Amino acid sequence: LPLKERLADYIIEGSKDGLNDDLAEALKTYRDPLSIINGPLMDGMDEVGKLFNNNELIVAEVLQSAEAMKAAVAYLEPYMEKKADDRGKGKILLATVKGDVHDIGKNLVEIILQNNGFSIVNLGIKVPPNDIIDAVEREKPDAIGLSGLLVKSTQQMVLTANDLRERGISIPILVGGAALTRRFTENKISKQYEGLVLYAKDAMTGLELANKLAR
Ligand code: B1M
Repeated sequence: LPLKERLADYIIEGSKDGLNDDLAEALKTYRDPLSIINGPLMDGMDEVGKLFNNNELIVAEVLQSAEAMKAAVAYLEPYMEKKADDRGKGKILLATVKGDVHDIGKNLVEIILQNNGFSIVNLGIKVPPNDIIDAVEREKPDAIGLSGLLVKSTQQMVLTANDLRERGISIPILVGGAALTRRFTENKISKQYEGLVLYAKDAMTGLELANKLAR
């Protein structure tokens, strides 16, 4: 198989055998590590999503795929461009919202923001609004990043924004995740919040928006 298809296959099969060798080869031909992630590896993940949707994969198999994706991102991380070695652009809290365990996208956002001068406090997965509020009071971040992939997580973001506002918090919120849209963000989440709510369709957009906020 050509390299591109082999890379997607590691994710689809949930296999790591030979993965590092093929990633090393990909680093020579692709523009940068992120285009390997956004290209063949994400193609593999999309296929996993489709197979899962059609009941052709079970959760345990999708978990293997997620492990392969995480291993690939960990391998590529040291090769990613690092723009600043200080953490001077500001502090951002990151959380996958309550009820949602998906964290690969959030962790990718963490790596990219960290490599570009932001200091990150990653609160993990299934984070209830109260834990976010406590962390805001403790860490005094410049912004909050919420991630969630399930349709119900979009609604959870509305509830989270509402709880934050009730506690008088109004720092910018960055939201992302596959089930979310700009429209939903503007019509539903923003309406529950005093401060800015910005929608990022992918991790690079998240960085662009964070950079704008830091200016
Ligand atoms: Co789940 N899952 N999953 N899953 N899973 C989806 C999301 C699903 C679309 C698959 C499907 O049916 N086609 C579907 C959601 C249906 C829906 O609500 N519409 C689904 C389901 C149903 C479920 C369960 C309910 C299955 C079950 O138990 N029956 C269950 C939910 C558990 C829960 O959360 N309570 C579940 C579980 C799992 C696993 C644990 C097996 C595993 C996750 C492992 C992990 O993350 N540690 C998993 C996986 C891997 C997926 C798919 C296949 C891949 C997700 C992924 O990692 N993509 C997914 C289908 C799909 O997306 N194609 C699916 C790669 C990642 C890099 O992309 O996270 O989208 P993504 O992040 C992107 C952007 O969205 C954006 O930037 C990233 C990169 O550019 N972004 C941000 C994300 N967050 C951001 C935050 C930002 C900015 C940008 O700023 C703060």
